[in-house]
Amino acid sequence: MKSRLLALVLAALGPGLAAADSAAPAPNNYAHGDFGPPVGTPIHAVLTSPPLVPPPVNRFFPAKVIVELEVIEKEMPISEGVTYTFWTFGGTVPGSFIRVRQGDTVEFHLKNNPNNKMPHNIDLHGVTGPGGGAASSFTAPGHESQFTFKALNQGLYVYHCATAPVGMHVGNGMYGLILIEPPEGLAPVDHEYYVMQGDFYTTGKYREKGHQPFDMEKAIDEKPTYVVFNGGEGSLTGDKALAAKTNETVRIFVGNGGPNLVSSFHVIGEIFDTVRPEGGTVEQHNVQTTLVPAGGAAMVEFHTEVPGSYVLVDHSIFRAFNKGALAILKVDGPENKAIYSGKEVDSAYLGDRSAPNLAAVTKATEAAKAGKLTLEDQIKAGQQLFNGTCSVCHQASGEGLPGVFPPLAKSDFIAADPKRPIHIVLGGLNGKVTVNGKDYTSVMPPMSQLNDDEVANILTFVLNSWGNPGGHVDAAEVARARAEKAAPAAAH
Ligand code: HEC
Ligand SMILES: [Cu+2]
Repeated sequence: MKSRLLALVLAALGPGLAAADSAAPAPNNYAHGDFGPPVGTPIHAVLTSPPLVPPPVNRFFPAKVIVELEVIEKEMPISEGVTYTFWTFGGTVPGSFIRVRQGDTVEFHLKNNPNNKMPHNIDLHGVTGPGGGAASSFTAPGHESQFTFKALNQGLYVYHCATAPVGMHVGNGMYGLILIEPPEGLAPVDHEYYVMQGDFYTTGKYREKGHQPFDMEKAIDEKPTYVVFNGGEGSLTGDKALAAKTNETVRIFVGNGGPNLVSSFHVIGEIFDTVRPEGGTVEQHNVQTTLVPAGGAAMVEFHTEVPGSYVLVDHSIFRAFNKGALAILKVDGPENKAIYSGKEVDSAYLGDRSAPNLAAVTKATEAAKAGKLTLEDQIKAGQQLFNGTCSVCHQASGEGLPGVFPPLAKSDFIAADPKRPIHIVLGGLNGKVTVNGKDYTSVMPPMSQLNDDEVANILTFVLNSWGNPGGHVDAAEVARARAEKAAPAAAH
């Protein structure tokens, strides 16, 4: 296949190629790759949106490659029912993936969409030259800039906006990856994917509904509301999960846009056969977790043996389960019991996080805002929140686990005081409790990460399920209980 392509290309180019061919790449693959002037007619780079990666360049001579990238400021979901105004390269976060060959001459066109409000530019870490192109590419809305660079070094490089305030431009999603292939190309694999982590700072809390503006103070304090792959929670889960079959090789181009956090990139249930840490040339093997610095990248490769859902996380693990840094690679194929016995655990492990489906929660929030919240809205929203928050221990059936987690179903403990659960959810519970005649001496941690609406909806669902007494809890009651808890001195 490759040789046929080469023959075609040779025929098309005629004698011009000979010069380039004699300037073959130096054998040491870390040397600068100036393989002479570009050969042949200029090529328009194929750009892709994440998680897709452009095809290998499959070319054996340096070319002039034209890249056209447009900056688009747009509102997109960052989580179910939560929107954010992202600033993007190419309309997506991360920005379009760019793929060229070492030694190529890249003619870069940066366009700033006329509907945008801000000036922008681009600093490509794969550029040798001041600012990585930033000064030459400063572009006002409705304008276009052009600059040219030679891709001297191979590797996987981050690009980002470098317009002041730089942190804000990066924090709004202005980053992506450019792969500068070695002259001989990368080893072929079955799948290549593009996954890039970023941290986001919103004025509202994690999963607080509605449009959320950027919070400069949280960004300076490095306290992200969201840490996500590919620009939003759930962008690579459920129907949008990455896919492979058993017995295939997968290469992921992993980037980290930051602006602040370093990623401990890990795939639960896989071992990276090969990693090129920091996107460089040295290969590392048999790696569990690889560090991806802010403004850095890595190439990871592994072979799939056993079907199931593999979970990509930042192993700074609260970010995965409480800030969104979670993606899924779904591997289909026959079981391989000799390597792994089976039994899928991802539902218990991930709860609602593997496929956030919080539409009812969004509906309830909107209804509450409009003053039209019904009991039914609350129950539906509460059920979705219960799954993945409370169900981990009390089970989706509300039956609990004998001796460990007490039942919420037909609980005489709840029936005795239907408002008591508000305090239990906010403050946790420990010491001996007797539920339906059985003693439990365990610990329930406070669920204080839930907001007032969420607690009210969950408890309304609990009260109206499994033979419990009914009734409802509203957000104001929860707010009062929270305030009492925060100022205990005020209570008597
Ligand atoms: C990490 C496990 C865990 C999670 C998550 C959890 N609970 Fe509990 N829950 C417990 C344990 C353990 C007890 C008993 C504590 C003890 O023994 O003192 C308990 C007790 C209770 C009780 C009182 C006893 C009963 O069965 O009526 C209620 C009500 C309750 N939990 C509601 C909830 C709700 C609602 C949620 C979700 C917002 C939740 N719990 C999440 C472990 C958990
Ligand atoms: Cu910008």
